[in-house]
Amino acid sequence: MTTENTRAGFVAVVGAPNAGKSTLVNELVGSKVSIVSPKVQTTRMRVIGIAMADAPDGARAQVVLVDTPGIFRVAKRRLERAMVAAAWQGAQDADLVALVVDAERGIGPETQAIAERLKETKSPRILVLNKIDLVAREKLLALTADLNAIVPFERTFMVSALKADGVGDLLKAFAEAVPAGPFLYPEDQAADLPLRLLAAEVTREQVFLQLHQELPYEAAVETDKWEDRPDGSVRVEQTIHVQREGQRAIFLGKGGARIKQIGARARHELGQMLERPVHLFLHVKVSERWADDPSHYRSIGLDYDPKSG
Ligand SMILES: Nc1nc2c(ncn2[C@@H]2O[C@H](COP(=O)(O)OP(=O)(O)OP(=O)(O)O)[C@@H](O)[C@H]2O)c(=O)[nH]1
Ligand SMILES: [Mg+2]
Repeated sequence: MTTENTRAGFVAVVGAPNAGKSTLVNELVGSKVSIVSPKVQTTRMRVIGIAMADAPDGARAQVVLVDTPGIFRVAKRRLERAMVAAAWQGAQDADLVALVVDAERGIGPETQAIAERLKETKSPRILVLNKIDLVAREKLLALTADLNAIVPFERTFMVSALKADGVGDLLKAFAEAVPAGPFLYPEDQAADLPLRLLAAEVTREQVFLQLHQELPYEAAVETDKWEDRPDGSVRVEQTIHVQREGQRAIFLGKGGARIKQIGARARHELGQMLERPVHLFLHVKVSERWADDPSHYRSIGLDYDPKSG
């Protein structure tokens, strides 16, 4: 590996819940590193995705994308406050901040508040209008002007993360913007989540996709056991922590049908990501106070704030 003519740096991807940040990060990286669902607050921690690109000046660039939890204004619960804090921390530590806005939704109170606060960040800002597959071009220009009136952005990009439209140009801009320097990760690495945590995220994605109302928000997934077997497969045991007995019943479903379905899809997804057979065993446990247990926060990479009740 040559360290001449290389660039590398962190790009924080911030925005309102459901703006498409994780979809965009996955598309930029070219593989799935962060889970996605139609529900808000899917991402709970900072997730790193690494993209390699050629900068326009001929340099080889490593763009380390930091996917963050959606930032929302009213964070009531301790877990929510920890998520929002993690997102702001991501923005502060980055070489470049990309604000992702759902162009169909426009500037809601969340995006307004984030844009205001971005005035205080020292790193350069890039605006990314996402979901342009859903809106008319004219609307995009007005939206760009309105956002730049709140806080000026160096550049604006219009993309559809879902359709991979405009994402290549955005990656080039990131590659150009990160500072000159040696790579921060091995060139062939795409993510840095430990496998146990990745496996827990894959199951949590299914919880978000298959269950409704408050259930996904009040649940947490932990990988208890990970065993690499001699035949090349892996055996994974996980616990889904729920807060009440009634929730446990819903997770299990009639005759255990729901949990079976969650397990089957998660096993399939994880098998594809790991490129080897997975045996997945899920348990559902009532842990009323998991959201108040500091060890859970550390295990998903969040800070536990004892003062935040
Ligand atoms: N039509 C359309 N949908 C998109 C696009 N990008 C993302 N989505 C959808 O928007 C929803 C939310 O996507 P995520 O990537 O989970 O959004 P997020 O910003 O990471 O959300 P949080 O982690 O909850 O803050 C999913 O249903 C995506 O499929 C896009 O360009 N066009
Ligand atoms: Mg997300």
